[in-house]
Order: sequence, then structure tokens, then C-alpha cells
Amino acid sequence: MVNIKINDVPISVEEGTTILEACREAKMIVPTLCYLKDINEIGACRVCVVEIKGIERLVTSCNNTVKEGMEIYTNSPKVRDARRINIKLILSQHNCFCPTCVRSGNCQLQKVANDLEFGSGTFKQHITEEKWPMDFPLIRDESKCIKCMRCIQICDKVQSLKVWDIAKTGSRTTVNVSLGRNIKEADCALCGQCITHCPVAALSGRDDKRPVFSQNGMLNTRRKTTVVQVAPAVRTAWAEAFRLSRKFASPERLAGALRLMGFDYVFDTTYAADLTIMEEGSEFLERLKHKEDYQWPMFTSCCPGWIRFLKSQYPDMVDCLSTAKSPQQMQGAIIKNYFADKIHEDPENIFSVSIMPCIAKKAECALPTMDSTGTGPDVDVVLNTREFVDYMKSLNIDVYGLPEDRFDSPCGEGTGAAVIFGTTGGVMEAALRSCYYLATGENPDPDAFHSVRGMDGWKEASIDIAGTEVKVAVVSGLGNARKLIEAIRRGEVFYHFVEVMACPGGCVGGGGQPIHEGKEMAEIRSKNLYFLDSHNERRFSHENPEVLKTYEEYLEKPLSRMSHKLLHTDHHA
Ligand code: HC1
Ligand code: SF4
Repeated sequence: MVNIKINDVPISVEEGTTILEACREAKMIVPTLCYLKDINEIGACRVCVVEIKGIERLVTSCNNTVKEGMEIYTNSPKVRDARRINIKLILSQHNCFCPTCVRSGNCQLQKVANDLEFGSGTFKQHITEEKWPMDFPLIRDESKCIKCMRCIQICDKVQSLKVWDIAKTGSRTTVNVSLGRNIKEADCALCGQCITHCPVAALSGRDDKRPVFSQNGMLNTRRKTTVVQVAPAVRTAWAEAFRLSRKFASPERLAGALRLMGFDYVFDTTYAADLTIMEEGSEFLERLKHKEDYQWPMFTSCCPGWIRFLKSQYPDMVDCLSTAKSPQQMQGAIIKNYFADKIHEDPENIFSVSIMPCIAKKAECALPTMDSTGTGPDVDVVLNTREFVDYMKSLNIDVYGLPEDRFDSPCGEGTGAAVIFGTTGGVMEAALRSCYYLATGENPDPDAFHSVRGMDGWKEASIDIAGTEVKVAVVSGLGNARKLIEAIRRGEVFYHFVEVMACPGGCVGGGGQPIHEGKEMAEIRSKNLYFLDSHNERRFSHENPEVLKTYEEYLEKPLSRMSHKLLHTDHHA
């Protein structure tokens, strides 16, 4: 242990502890801006400087460790003056038009500057702007970039994709797409992790609210029948912005909010998640029967960020993907075919919106293969959880007065197995529950496959299904996906079935979810999904009555001709 004093209070901390972590242990607040624990500890912004007795120069606390006998001052006048100057320098290159900024009220620069209380004095501003393709789902605004380097590090260290790099030199130093590329050619998976880890609004998701909510938007002009679906992981995150309790923020209250917004039909993507399990589970059992005809493992195919990654990094393994479309796209195809028939509406007269925790879903819905009717996209617009929350706020309603409502039927009911799709391991667990039933005719204990739960980036299990040993793995985060694929290619590991989610922790940690500076929320959100699963009266996808009815009335059976036409794709588009 190392004995030190912080603001004259003695404390002992472990050797190797950074000054910042020691201050946090001692409950002494040191502001930070570029710091991201274990990912970006480079002292670039110099906001975390502290004074050390006997040393003239101030020291950045995030990347210097404690020494025996050190006496640290975290908030001396000298420290506060230095922080003010550092923030003024940053503000001199930052577009400070805050009132209309998407991150206003949730911006770390705004918070640190406010807390420093430095009055009106600022330095002369030099703002640079660049052109950015506004039709890409990831938007960069150079005039807001504070060169903290978090995006560079998260994309490289966590997602193994090096999309960002430092550009230019000296006072013109900035961040941009690496190797001088355009973002569209940079192998960006659209996971959105650089967005959720950006402390300001230099990176954001494309705003697609206008065609839905504006005066000329579909909800107001009512030119078409409007339909909305909501993803599993949204239900555990939307209420964070309103500080609602888990109990109050029920899925039914989310349905109530969507109804209040004016959608004609409100559906739950969990219906299609159950449908996905029927298709993907049956496909897996088929592949197992004809082992030698397939390249192994079979990968899950519901995460579009992961699919973009595989296509750009390991194109020779694209055929390992299950041919099942994602639940979002299955739901879209079912809405514009089966449901359209039911309400006697032409598919081109249905406007289909989805609320998703994911940036890549905005690109997935626009793929040419995701138009099952030949009349336009099965999902017309994807809005992220943040966009949904922003619009909710703009409605100026008392959220405590939100009514609970039922999702519409058919296509609105999901089981507990579908709810856990939103967290790492959930798709695998749901698939195993139903594969076991499909192979043996008996239900397993619904919690039998709990070994694939948890936030570890790479989990594995060996399961006995009807006398066959099935080796499965679950990874989240693209860096982990790369490690797993490299190990498979070197022959070090073998799996039959692998679930991959691009975002650490799965969709609960998605790039379109509410942002909380310095806090990773995936684990907390995930626990809520398991809670909802355990309290659902049905916990097996193959027991979803609406899914069974859809097969009876329309699809016939899993992997039928109709199922293939509407619900499968080869992922080569
Ligand atoms: Fe996901 Fe999925 S779980 S991909 O994370 O398979 O986005 O929530 O909607 O499509 O169901 C996201 C979440 C989501 C799909 C489902
Ligand atoms: Fe990298 Fe993901 Fe950001 Fe794309 S969205 S630049 S892959 S972190």
C-alpha cells in the first residue's frame, strides 16, 4: 500500500493506483473530460490537473500514479485557474451554440465549464467546419470536436476497427476518418460506440424524426396507416431520461407513450424475436443434421453492426451467418405482408417505424434486400431510443400520467425468451431453450442455459441436445468478435453456434441508447431484461401463440417457402 494525503486527509491506496483513482477512492471530486477508464488515460484535455506539494508544475491525475508520501491538492486556486485556462482554450475551438445542440444538458464540456464558474471571459474563437455526408447514419460535426481522442481509442481498443485517427498538426490538430478515407469507405460497423463515448456532440446519430413527427410528417398528415415496433432493449433504457422507476416504466407504459404519439398500431419486436428463434433454431438443427455441407460455426444474424463487420473484415465467412433476417426486418416484412392482408391495406399505404437502441439498424432497413413487397422498405424509418426520448420531451406531457396500454395483436406479443434478446447471451439462451424442445419434444428448465449470461466479453458452454454435444459461444464487442474469429481460424477453438453482438453487453449498451457520461449502463439494463423474462408467463419462443398462429395462417412452418421469401436473406447485399 502507498500512504498519501489528499487535501490534507491521509489515505492508503494500492501501489500503481492513478492519482485520479485515489482521489475517487477518497471521494474527492476531480473533473475529467477526455478520461475513459482503461481506454483513454492520456491527459489530453488537462482538466484533471492537480497540485502536488513540492512540485512546481501541475500534474494530470488520470495518467500519473501515486508515490509514497505524496500530498495532493485537488481544488487549490492554482488548480482551478489552470483548469479554467484549459477549458477556455478548448472553447476557443468549439462551436458553443449550445441551446439547440443535441447534447445540451448532457454534455461533459458544458458541465465542466459551468462548474468552473469562469464568468464571461473567453478567448477568440477559431472554429473549423468540414463537409460530412448527411445521408450516413453516423454524423460528425468538426466544429464541436474537442480532440479528446475517445472515439479513436474506443473504435480501436474495444471494436478493433481504427476508423478514426488524428489529422493535421499543431494548432490545427483534429480527429478525422483514418487514412484520409471518406466515412462510407472506412469499414465503420455503425455500432455507435464512438457516439455514446463522445463527451460532446462531435459525433451523433442521424436525426430521422422529421418524416415521422414534423408538421408534414406521417403522424400529422396521416397519408398512410402508421405502425411502430419497439425493440427489446429500448424498454429497459427509455425511462432513464425521466428518472422513472423500473416498476413504473413498464413495457405497457412504453406502448402507452407510443399510442399517445399517434401511431395507429403499436407492436413489440419481441414477437419477431420469437419468430426469429423458430427460423434460426430450425436452421441450426438442419445444419447439425447435414454437418459436412456447412462451414462452421453458425453465427447469429440479428445484429447489423456485426454483419457489417463480418462482411468487411472476414468476407469469406459470410456464409456462416444464419440466413434469418433480424427481428426488426422480420417484423417489417410480416407487417407489410401478413398484417397488411389482415387489415386489407396495400403495403405501400403502410408507414412502418421502429424504435431501436442501435445506429446500424438505420442502415439495415435501407438495404435493397429488405423490401419484401417490391413497394419500398419493409421498415421505412428507424428511430433510436434517444430520438424517441427527445420527442417525448418535446410533447411536454407529464410522464407520471402516462397510461399503460396493450401492444396490438397479432404481431405484438413476445415471450421472456424474446425480451432477453436485448442483452449479450440472450439470443443464444432463447435459441437453446427452443432448440432443445424442437429436438427432444420436451421443454428444458427455462433457466437451464444460464451459463451464457453475464457481461463477460467471450463466454462459452457445452450443451447436450438429444444426445449431441453442442458447443456454443457468445461474444459482445467487435474486438472480442475478432479474437474469437482469429482463434477459430487458427484452429484453437471450435464451436457449432456463436452469438455475436457488436456492442459491449449487447443491445442494452447500443449506440442509440441514452448517454450517461462515465457510466456503462449495459449491466444494469440487462438485469431488468432478465427480471422481465423471469416474470413473463411464457418463456419459450415456441409457445408464443401469435407466432404459432402466424405459421398456421400464413407461413405454414419454419423454413417453408413463404418463410424463406419473407424472413431470410443471404447477407450478400
Ligand atoms: Fe436488438 Fe434485435 S435484440 S438486434 O440488440 O435481435 O437493435 O433490443 O431489436 O432486430 O428483437 C437492437 C435490441 C433488436 C433485432 C431483436
Ligand atoms: Fe468505430 Fe463503431 Fe464509431 Fe464506426 S460507429 S467509427 S465502428 S466506434
